[in-house]
Amino acid sequence: MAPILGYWKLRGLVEPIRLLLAHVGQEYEMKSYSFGPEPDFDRSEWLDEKFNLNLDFPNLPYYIDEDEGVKITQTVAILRYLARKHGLIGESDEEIIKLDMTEQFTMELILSCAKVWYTKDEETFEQLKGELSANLSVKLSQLAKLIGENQYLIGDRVTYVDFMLYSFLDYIRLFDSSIFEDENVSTINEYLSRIEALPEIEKYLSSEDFSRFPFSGPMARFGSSEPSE
Ligand SMILES: N[C@@H](CCC(=O)N[C@@H](CS)C(=O)NCC(=O)O)C(=O)O
Repeated sequence: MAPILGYWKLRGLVEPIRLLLAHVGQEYEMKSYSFGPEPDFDRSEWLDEKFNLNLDFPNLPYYIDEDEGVKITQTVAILRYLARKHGLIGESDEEIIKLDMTEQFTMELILSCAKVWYTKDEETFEQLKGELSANLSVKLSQLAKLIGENQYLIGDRVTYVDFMLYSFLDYIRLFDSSIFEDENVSTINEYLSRIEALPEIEKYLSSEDFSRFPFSGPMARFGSSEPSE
């Protein structure tokens, strides 16, 4: 039986996992849960199952592989498991340290965005979004320096952290593309294009399984649908 990957019907935290699975060509079944309509955005489609899946820490995303006797939640734990299985991890201490640091940096980056994208009212969102863009510019310059001349994060070999970075940087690019126009971050644009050009990733990105939006839940101020000009 193919492993099951569960998440809301949006890119959110599940996208790096889907990219990794696409890259290695691993079959899986996507189990997507939908929110109810506004204003309540009822979550019962998920909540009705949440505590019946025998997960230690019930959450979304989850990854269940009955054949391997594996049930995992926590995005990074799922990614690390799949990366170990498919050889997409660091080998030397230097590589592992770089990946560990960037993994945490990337999670912090997306959480700082989510805090703003999920603000309750439009006024607060408008106040915070400029500040967020300024912070993201600083973070992206740091990242551009780290990537430097490398093809991927640790050199010429792709790892799970590249898929985390690709997904979350893509959401940020959709939020404020002007950040990516800065000369300081030009290596990031090339880096993103390089990941998009990986054969299996290119196939996935042009398939029916992929859509740039939504990457946030329907209650979010940004990312739940394509912004109208
Ligand atoms: N630390 C967890 C956070 C997971 C999380 O916050 N999941 C959200 C969607 S992004 C959710 O709706 N979880 C379902 C729940 O809380 O029941 C991870 O990295 O996977």
